[in-house]
Amino acid sequence: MTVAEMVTADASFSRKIRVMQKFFGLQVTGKLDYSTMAVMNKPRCGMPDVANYHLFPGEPKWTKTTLTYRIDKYTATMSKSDVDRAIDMGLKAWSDAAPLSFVKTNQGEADIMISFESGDHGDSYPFDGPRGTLAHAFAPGEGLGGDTHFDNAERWTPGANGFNLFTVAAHEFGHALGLGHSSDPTALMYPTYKYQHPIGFRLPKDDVKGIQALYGTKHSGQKTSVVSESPHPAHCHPNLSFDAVTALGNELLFFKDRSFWRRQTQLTTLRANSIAASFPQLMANVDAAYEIAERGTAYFFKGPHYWATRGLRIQGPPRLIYDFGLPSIVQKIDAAVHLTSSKKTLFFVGEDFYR
Ligand code: TQI
Ligand code: CA
Ligand code: ZN
Ligand code: ZN
Repeated sequence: MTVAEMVTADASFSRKIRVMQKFFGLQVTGKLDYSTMAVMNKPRCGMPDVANYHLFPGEPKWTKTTLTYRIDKYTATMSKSDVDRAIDMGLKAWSDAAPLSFVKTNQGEADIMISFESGDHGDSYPFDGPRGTLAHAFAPGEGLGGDTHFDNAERWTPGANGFNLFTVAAHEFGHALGLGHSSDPTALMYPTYKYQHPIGFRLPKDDVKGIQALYGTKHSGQKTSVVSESPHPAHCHPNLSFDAVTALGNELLFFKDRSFWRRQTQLTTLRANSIAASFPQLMANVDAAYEIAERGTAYFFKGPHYWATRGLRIQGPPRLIYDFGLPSIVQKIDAAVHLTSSKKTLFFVGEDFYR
C-alpha cells in the first residue's frame, strides 16, 4: 500500500481533503493529490486587512431588510426555549452587524424556514447520521432559499458539549444570508467547528466585512436624526412604556432609555432625571429592577449584569445574573419582581420565568 492509498483509506481524512478542495475551488477527489498539496504548501497571506470572506457565485442576497423566520421542527435533545434562544442569538449576531432584522413567525411560509431533519428529508441533500454534516442552509432566494436544516442525529446542546446549536446556527445563517466560507481561521464562516460562547458573542471582523459587503453598514445615512429633541421622553405620551419600575424606600422609580422618574408616594409631580447622572454605572436602558424592602436594597439589571443599591447608591461592582441560578444562555432578563409574602424573586425571560 502506498502512502497515498493509506491516507485515502481513512474516511475522515478523505472527508477533510474534500472539504478543503471544495473550499479552494479544486476538483473534489478526496485524495491528497498534487494540486491539493500545492495549495497546502502555498504561503498564506498574513496581512490582517485582507478580506477572506467569500460570497456565493452570482452573489445571491435578500432584496429586503426584514426577514421572517420560523422554527418548524424542534429536536429532542434540547428544550424548545433553549432552541429558540440559540436561533435568536444566531440571527442577532448578523443583525447587529448589518441593517437586517429578523421577525419570528409560527405559521405559514417564512423566508428562513428552520427545522431539525433526519436522513433523507426531501431536498436531495440527505443527512448522514452522527457527525459528518451537521447542518446546511440554502443561499438567499425564493422557496428553499434561506432555509436552514440541522441534522437531528447530532447531539445539539446549549452549552459546550456535543454541538453547540448557537455556533452552528450562526454559521448557517451566514450561508442563508449569502456568505460562503472564509479562509480567515478567526472567522465564524471558516469551515471548522469551534465552540462559540453565545453570551457576549460579537461577529468576527472578517464576517462583518462579508455581511456589510452584501447589505451595507448598519444605519448608514439614517442614524443622525434619531436621537429625540427633548433630552427626556414626555412622561405623558400615550405610547410611553417603561423599561423597568421598582419601589425604593417610599419612592417609585420608573426607567426609560436614558431617563428615570422618581415618584414619592406623597407627591404627585414627576421629574425626569438622567440615569447616567444618578447611576453612572447603569448609563441607560435598564432591563429590570426590583426591591427587597426589608433590606432597603434594590437590584438593577442590564444585560448579563446586575447591581445592588442601598437607597439611591449603587454598592460595589456589577455581578453576573448567573449568581441567581439563571441558565448561562440567558443574556438579559425582561423583568423581575420580589414577592415579599413568599420571599421569592421571579425573573422573566422571553416566555419563561425563573424562581
Ligand atoms: N455543513 C456545511 C456548512 O454549512 C455544508 C457545506 C459544505 C457548505 N461546503 C459548503 C455550505 C460550501 C456552503 C458552502 O459549512 S457542515 C461547520 C463548521 C458545517 C460545518 O455540516 O459541514 C459548521 C455546518 F465546519 F464550520 F464547523 C456548520 Cl459551523
Ligand atoms: Ca450528521
Ligand atoms: Zn436539508
Ligand atoms: Zn459552512
